[in-house]
Amino acid sequence: MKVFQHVHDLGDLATALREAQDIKHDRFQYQHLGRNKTALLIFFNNSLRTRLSTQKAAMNLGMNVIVLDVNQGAWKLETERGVVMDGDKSEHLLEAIPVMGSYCDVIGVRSFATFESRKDDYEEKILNQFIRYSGRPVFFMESATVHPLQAFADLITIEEYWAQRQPTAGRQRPKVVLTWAPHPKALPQAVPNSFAEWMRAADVDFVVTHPEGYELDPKFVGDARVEYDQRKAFEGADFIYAKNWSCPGVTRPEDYGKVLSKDRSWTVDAAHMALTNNAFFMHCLPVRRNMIVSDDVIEAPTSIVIPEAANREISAQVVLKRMLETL
Ligand code: AN0
Ligand code: CP
Repeated sequence: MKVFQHVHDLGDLATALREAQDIKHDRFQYQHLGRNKTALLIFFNNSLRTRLSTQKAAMNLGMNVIVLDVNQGAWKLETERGVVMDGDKSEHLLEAIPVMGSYCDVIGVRSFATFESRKDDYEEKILNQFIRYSGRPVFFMESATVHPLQAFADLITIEEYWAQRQPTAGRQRPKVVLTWAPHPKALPQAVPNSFAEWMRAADVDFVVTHPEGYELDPKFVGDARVEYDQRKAFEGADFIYAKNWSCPGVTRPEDYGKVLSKDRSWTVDAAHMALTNNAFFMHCLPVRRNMIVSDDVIEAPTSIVIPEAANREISAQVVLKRMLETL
């Protein structure tokens, strides 16, 4: 695997999910693959889970790991070609990327949407330069539009917890609901975009609910069912996946990246969960309590946010293993 960005990069999803369980069963069985290989993890933005789980996954595979927080200690990088660099940026991405590539075998990059230009964000201007100029396999650790390591971990988690419920549920497929929830600041669409993309590829009954104006890009949400009435969407759900996102600018491009609503009636609380089929609660974390989800819901036995985060190690390890196998 040379690029990990979309669900189709994994090929057959059932095979990838089996590989995840094989790794989870014994996460140190592929140590030989990573011997004398180096993973470089580049962060343009903050991270707790991605930083730790990806390092752990690389170490499980016997790899060496280098982590760089670009904005702390490295030179400030110019990303636009053709500018006269007489400001505060000392180095251009066009030199920095091949230099970074020369010190490693695989590169992971986190670079969030800047919301300055919908076109630049949705064309993945930064990550595509890493793919083009690093000379290395590149995996996305949350880019402007996608967070595939998260969505893969989410799918692994849904499969595991549905296996507990399915025998008595009398249904083959779980109902999975992605719900928008309020947040004080403008957040990217990467997590819901990837979640929608991956759920459409998985064997689940998928519903998205959000206030009007928050329609996700059709590239990711496709023809998934959208239900504007959150309560109706929650009825009979087996999994509730909460996330805030800012305006994707699909219907009104001028609103791209804006906070259109802070309506706390969308906060997932016990009354919301009572509408579901005793659903499991999921969130990628970090989460703002009592904005996105109430204390009691996130602390309930049906909250699976911690095992969900733990599965980030597994999703990262499948991806790194696939990259090592094709070096
Ligand atoms: C980020 C986001 O919403 O994309 C990272 C989530 C994994 N969240 C924040 O910036 C709070
Ligand atoms: N879920 C997730 O990617 O968390 P971090 O931003 O802490 O890496």
